[in-house]
Formats: sequence, structure tokens, C-alpha cells
Amino acid sequence: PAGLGVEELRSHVAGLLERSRARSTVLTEAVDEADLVAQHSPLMSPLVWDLAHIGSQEELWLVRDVGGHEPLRPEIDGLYDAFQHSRASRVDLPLLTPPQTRAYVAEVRDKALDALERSPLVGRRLVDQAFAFGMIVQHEQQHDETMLATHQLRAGAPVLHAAPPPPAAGPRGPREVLIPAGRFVQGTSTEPWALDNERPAHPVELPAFVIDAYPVTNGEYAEFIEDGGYDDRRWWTEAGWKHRTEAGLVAPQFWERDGSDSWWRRRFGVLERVPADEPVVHVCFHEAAAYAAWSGKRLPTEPEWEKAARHDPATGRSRRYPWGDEEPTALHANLGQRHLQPAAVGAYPRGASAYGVHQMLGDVWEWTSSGWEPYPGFEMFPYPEYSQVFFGGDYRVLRGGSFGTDPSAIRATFRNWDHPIRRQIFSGFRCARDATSREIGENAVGRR
Ligand code: AVJ
Ligand code: FE
Repeated sequence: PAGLGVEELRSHVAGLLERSRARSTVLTEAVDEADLVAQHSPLMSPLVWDLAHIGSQEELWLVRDVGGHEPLRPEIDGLYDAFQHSRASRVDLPLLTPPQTRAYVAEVRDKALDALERSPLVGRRLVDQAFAFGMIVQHEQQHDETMLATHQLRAGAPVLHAAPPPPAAGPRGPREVLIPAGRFVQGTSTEPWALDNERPAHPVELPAFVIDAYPVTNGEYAEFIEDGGYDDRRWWTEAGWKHRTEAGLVAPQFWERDGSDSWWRRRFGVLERVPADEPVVHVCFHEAAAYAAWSGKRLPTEPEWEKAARHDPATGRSRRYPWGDEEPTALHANLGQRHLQPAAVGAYPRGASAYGVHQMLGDVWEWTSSGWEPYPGFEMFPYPEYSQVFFGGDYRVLRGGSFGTDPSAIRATFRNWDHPIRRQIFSGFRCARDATSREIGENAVGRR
């Protein structure tokens, strides 16, 4: 939205609201009423809860706050407050029925569009009203990704359909990239719809490191399994080993093995052979860290990931996206549920970063080794329950978005977080390592 006049901004926002609602509609019309109210996993809400919660947040921020309306249905506020009810318990609440939910979100949307027409959008408040619209668009898209993960957990025949991702010629160029020592700017103070946790922009000094040019693939991950990686205590941290043992982990979620030794997976209701050249998905932080240790590497820290993704050594600037400042297109990254799986490595040469690191946005969320902490100078807005209340827990940061993340809800500064044992999200990883003194020396010579 940067650089748009107010009227252009208004129609841009209306378009984004329409697109997010179209996606919510696809995700909730694909299944019958019994499926909408069912608990497909104790880790997830019933789909009908997500839909009403989307409406409830939109009512709170756009209809009541921006529009100045009285509450439409004050008696349901508590039902759709994520902090009052755990995901596992939501199925037992007296929720709105699917038809009542559809009517509610439609009524909220009418009033939100009305508020959009009347709002000056920019200029009046500490946090511009335009931000409230951007936040709500992103919120709906985030819950759409969550609903997509619920679809993946649901049993039964396939109900979602999408074109296969583009084929790839395989990885080109080096498999690892050296990122020389130096300062870069992490976070942003200018991206209009960046959430509080992405701010402010601040300099970070990093020693030289090496990062994988591509996410770790299924084929590579299968080698870790074949080598007995899940049974070898050496590769796991204490917490990781405890979880691996208690949860009985033997492979990524949704993988199964037939009589032979090939791996199959269930993906949105389809049983298929695991494609070797796609980024591995549905691994938890502990599995990612164990693989990294087995391969003689480690996970990147969050600042390492961000520097490799957006620092441009030619200008010294940090980019909005790995490839530059232009908004993502289908040539840059696998985003927006355009495909229902990651694309093979090498599929998006146009999306590479200045350093030549590929597929940092889209395909799979990437685990980093960093915990969920505020940046120096963090200021909470507009509410503490988005980011602040989660700081300091056992969460690990994930970066880059997945095939299920909408472009409006991702950028190179975007920070996600989850518990280290979670893997129903579309999570994968790439590895990194410290640069050797030889690599550092060669690079210094090369630059003279
Ligand atoms: C940023 C993805 C961790 O889904 O829990 C949705 C986003 N916050 N509603 C989540 C969010 C409030 C959040 N994550
Ligand atoms: Fe929410």
C-alpha cells in the first residue's frame, strides 16, 4: 500500500478483504456441516470456530473501533476469544451453527465495508486506521492457513483441489552460500502493515556464516531416517530426545512406509509417493535441529535467516522481499494456496535473494534456532495478545511463509512462532553453519 493515494488505498483494501473472504469461503464450503463443527484434531479448532473468530476480530477492530458501531452480538464475544478457550475445548462450546456463522460474518463484512468507505484511513490516529484494515486482512489469511492445516489433518476423501506446482530443473548453482561478516538492518520501521513484532528497524552485526541455498528436501531427510537418525541420541537435544521418545516420532507427520522401502504420504486426502526433490514439510523444531546436527550443521539464527533473505550487499539496504521490493508474483514464490504442496527446489530462480539463496519465501515455514523475543525498542500495538504475551516462552521463530501463506501476510521481515514440538503447521527448514577460517580468508582475498 505504500505510495497509494487514499482512494487507491481504499480500493486496494477492499480487494484484499474480498480475496481473503473468497479463501475463507472455499475452505468452509468444501466440507459438510458435520465436518465444519467436528474436532479434526485436539490441536485445532473446529473450522466453524475459525470462521466466526475471523468475523469476531473484524467486528472488534473494523466495525466497533474504526466504524464506531455498537457490538452486533455482545453475547458471543467470549466464545471467540482465543485466550478464554483452548483449541481442544472449543468443540464443546455453544458455538454459532454454520448457517448462523455465515450470516454473522456477512453482516460484519457489510459494516466493515461501510467503515472503510467512511474512514479517512490515514492521518488521524497514532496507529492509522489503514493499519487496522491491513491487520484484519492478515488475520483472516492467517486463520485461513490454520484452516488449511485442519484440512490436512481431516480424514476422508479429498475436497480441496489446486494445480500442481511448477516442475523444477533441480537446484542450480552452489548448494551453500557464504554470507560475509558485517552489519545489516533487521526488522522494519517503514513497512506499513508490519506487525508490532517486526519493528523497529535496527542494525545487527553478524560474523560470517554459511547457509543452505535451498530448503532441506524429502530425499535428504529420508537419508537421515535411513541412517538411523531417529534412534541416535547424539543428534538430539535433551528436550528433543524426550519428545521424540514420548511422541514416538519416526518420520515427518503424514509419512508412511509400505512393504518395500519407499515412503508415502497422505496430503489433503491423497496418498502419494513422497517426492524426493520437494522441501520436507511437517517436521517439528526438534526434528529439524536433529537433522541439522546429523548433517554436521545447525539451524540458522533468526538474524542469519533475515540477512541471507533480504540484505543487499551492493547497496547496503534491506529489501522488502528476497528478490527486491516488488510484490510477490507466481514467478517469485509458492504462496497463497495456489498449490497444495511445496514446489521442488530450484522452482523459483526469480525469487532468489541478493546472495543467491532460493525459496526463502513460500513453500515451507523455516524453523530458526532463535526463541520468540522482542526486538530492541519494541513497542506493543495495537493489543498485547498478538505478540507480547508470547515472548519468553519455549517458542521458536519460523520465517518465510509456506504454500498456504497469502502474499498479504508475508514479507522478509515477517516473524512467526510456535512450540518446538508442533508440526501440523507447514514447517520445514534449511541448515546453516559457521564459516571456516579458510572460507573467510578466501572471501577476504576475493574482495580485495
Ligand atoms: C502468528 C500464526 C502464531 O495463528 O496463533 C491469529 C496469528 N494471532 N490470531 C496464530 C494469530 C491471532 C498467530 N501466529
Ligand atoms: Fe486469531
